[in-house]
Amino acid sequence: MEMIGSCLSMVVIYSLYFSTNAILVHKPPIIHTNHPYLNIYENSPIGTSFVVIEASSQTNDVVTVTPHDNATAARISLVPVKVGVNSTYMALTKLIPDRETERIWYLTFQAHDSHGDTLWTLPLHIDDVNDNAPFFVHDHFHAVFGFGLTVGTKALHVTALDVDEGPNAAITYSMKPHLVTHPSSRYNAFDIDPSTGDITLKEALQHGQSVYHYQVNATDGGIPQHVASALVDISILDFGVIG
Ligand SMILES: [Ca+2]
Ligand SMILES: [Ca+2]
Repeated sequence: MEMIGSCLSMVVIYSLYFSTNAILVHKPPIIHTNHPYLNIYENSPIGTSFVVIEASSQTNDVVTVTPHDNATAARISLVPVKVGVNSTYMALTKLIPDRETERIWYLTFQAHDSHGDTLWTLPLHIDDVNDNAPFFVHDHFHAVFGFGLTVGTKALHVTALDVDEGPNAAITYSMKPHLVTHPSSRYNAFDIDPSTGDITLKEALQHGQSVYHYQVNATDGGIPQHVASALVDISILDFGVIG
């Protein structure tokens, strides 16, 4: 019994020694940089600096900072400014960010010294720029009505889309007679709602014109603005006029 008790005591002491030692040894570096997130404009050129990372050792070791995973390594490079017990790295882009492809880069950095690793994940938000023009869902819109179409009737609806964000995707519609190819087109017969794209009859139809040709434009609200165009033909079946 005395022998067993002695062995147990040794095991306890041995375990305590290594537990205490492990606690003392596990002192990973500290990353001092602590942004909850950062922003960068899409299309920023490769090599754009967006954060400086500072890390220090708790055990007087040399600290290095590296991308933690392949996704981070593919998007950024870390340039050492100072490497030592207190290290500083500058993070630069390796890709041109495109908000329409990826809205946020989740970047994870790893500070390392001989006593452990510390990770820091930074969401890098990609801010929009107006790099896409609107586009109409069809190149050519066409509708047919009888002559009895009354003023105020909605004749047609056109839709344009824009894959940007906010004002860069806010579309204003406008419409003008397609005078280049159809110089006889009337200007005021139909009108378009600038915000909805609804085309309505604005004034009473007059005998003698069977098709109204228009060019519709969709203009976004970015700087600079981008414009897309489509064609609108509204045919009027006027059986009251012969020839
Ligand atoms: Ca964009
Ligand atoms: Ca746009």
